[in-house]
Amino acid sequence: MKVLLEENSYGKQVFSMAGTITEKILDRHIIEGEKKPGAEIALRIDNTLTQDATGTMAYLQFEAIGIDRVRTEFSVSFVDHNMLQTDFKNADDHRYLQSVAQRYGIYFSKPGNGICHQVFLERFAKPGNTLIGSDSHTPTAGGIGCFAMGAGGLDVACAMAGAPFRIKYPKIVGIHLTGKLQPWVSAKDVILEILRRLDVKGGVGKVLEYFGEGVKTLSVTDRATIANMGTETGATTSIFPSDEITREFLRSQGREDQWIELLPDENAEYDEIIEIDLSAIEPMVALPHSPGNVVKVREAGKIKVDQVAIGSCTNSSLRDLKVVANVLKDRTVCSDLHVTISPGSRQVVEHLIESGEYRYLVRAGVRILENACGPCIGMGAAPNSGGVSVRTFNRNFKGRTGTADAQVYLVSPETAVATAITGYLTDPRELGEFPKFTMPEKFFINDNMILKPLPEEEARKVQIVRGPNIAPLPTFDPISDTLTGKVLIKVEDNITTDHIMPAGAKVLPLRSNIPEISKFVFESLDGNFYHKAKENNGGFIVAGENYGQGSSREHAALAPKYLGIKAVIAKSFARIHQANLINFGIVPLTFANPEDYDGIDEMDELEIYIGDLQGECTLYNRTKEKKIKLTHSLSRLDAEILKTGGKLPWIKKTAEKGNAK
Ligand code: MIC
Ligand code: SF4
Repeated sequence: MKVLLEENSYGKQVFSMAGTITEKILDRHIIEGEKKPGAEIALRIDNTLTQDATGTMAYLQFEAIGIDRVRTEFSVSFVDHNMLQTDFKNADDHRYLQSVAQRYGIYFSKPGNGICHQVFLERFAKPGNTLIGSDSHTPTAGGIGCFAMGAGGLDVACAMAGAPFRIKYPKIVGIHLTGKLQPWVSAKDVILEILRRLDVKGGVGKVLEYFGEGVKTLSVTDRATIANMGTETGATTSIFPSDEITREFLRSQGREDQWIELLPDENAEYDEIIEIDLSAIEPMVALPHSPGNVVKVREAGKIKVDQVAIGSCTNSSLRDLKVVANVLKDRTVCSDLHVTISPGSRQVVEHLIESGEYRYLVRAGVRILENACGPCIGMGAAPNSGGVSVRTFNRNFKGRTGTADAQVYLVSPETAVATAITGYLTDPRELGEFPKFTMPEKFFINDNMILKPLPEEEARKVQIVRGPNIAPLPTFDPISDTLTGKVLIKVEDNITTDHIMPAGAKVLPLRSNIPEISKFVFESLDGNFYHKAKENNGGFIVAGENYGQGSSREHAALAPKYLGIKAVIAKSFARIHQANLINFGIVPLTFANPEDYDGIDEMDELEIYIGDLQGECTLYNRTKEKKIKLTHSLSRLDAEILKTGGKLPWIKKTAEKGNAK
């Protein structure tokens, strides 16, 4: 039965069929569109977050929009990715980010304060709010009942300017948790089990909403681990209820006043249900080179390991590092391997120091790195040649560590520490009794590395600092009705944005400089791509399923656009990347018949009639003298944005039209 709840502040009638948490939050934030899976909706966004690697571009875009101050309830800028400061570049970016935050009324979490998602969970995330972040693991805040989505930097810039965020209304998958995890098994094993079932595109177009008695057995940081890595299924987001455990967490962070109860109704209807018995889950591992390539640890065989890396936004909470510390107490890590730990936040570190557990790590022979993404994004601690690295992180794409032939296995902190002791991938249950430890009732609260927004008058006086690494934004022209050019690269299924636009210590510092970073596009797949694109004046990319999975980095659209890429013709696209392609004026087209993928080869000359992008488009392969039918999932607005050459020119044009009236 449809029940009228209220009118939201946009005058839109809010109905609820039978409330899932997702519907309850979306109902209150929807500005436009139908509650029908697949239909485009526009959502009001309460909060935004950025991190430095995507943030510089997002704020350059925000500046280009020309608003005096952010229009969200609050926005936060973090520095946690690009931390090496091997020369002026990162340091310049950090100064720029700090000054831009102060200028526009944004919280600024200084480098060293921690990983964006961990700090956001501890100090900012609010149940019932909507959040978008220029990082694909923004759904971590789903652990506290916040509807949090990854997005391209330009979409975050627009949300900061008060614009709604558009997504396809998701299918709501209820993940029914029963039972209780056994000792040595933890939240990471749960999400790895879900990835085993859904693989890296089973969540596309869906929200993974957790419910059932089993939810009560998981802490907020356990839930955050699960929500974090839900991203790897391709899901729009993941969300947990906000219950008494959430309230307790907020109380322990001195934020109980921000708690609201958010539970699904008894008769909540889900589009699909997945049953997970927590008691039956065993330690799991994702084998190289995909987070979806999951098996039980005990079935993975005897694998000798060179490196163990613990941390990342998936597994760097106090609970996780306490487990590691207490297992390592009075032990030494295996002499054959190297172990690193990157704690999630200063709060985590302060507690480990206070409890004395930090000492267990130091004595055991662990390298403790700074509170940042670090090895997860290839910023240091790259494995040795052909090395085997066991990591508590969320991605094991080939080459992401910085070592092209490294083999990365993704596991829980329990499995990682057991492996660190034995030197082989080890089922932690072999270690005997699970260690005892206690969690603090109240966390140490010290926000002295978070700069608060300045009052308006003061903010207006702030000078924005720009170093030579901050290149101006490139501008792009409207798109014509017919696109011509050569296929510059043909790639397989599940190509990640790490393949398209690598990160790591060499490339990450160039994130604010599109002409420079564009030299690395597709570097790992075709070292000659940049020159090919230049020589041919751009062209096309042909791809398989799930093109652009993984990171939200809009550089994976912006840099190819800069090289003249006109369209990507794929079997299907990952959500955030498709949005980024539209934002930067690259047309995302799909094969009407997927087998036509076989009818195009690299360097074929194509002519594609797109017209006004309403309905089907035709591709004529001049080389093979063959026609192919193409389609797309673009809304009218997407088409309009694309034809104008991308979102920034579209905003400009729309604003000019508005002024002319
Ligand atoms: C990642 O995990 O790949 C990143 C680095 O956090 C990216 C963002 C980026 O590329 O800057 C993400 O997940 O969106
Ligand atoms: Fe940072 Fe890794 Fe998390 Fe990305 S996945 S935000 S690089 S810790």
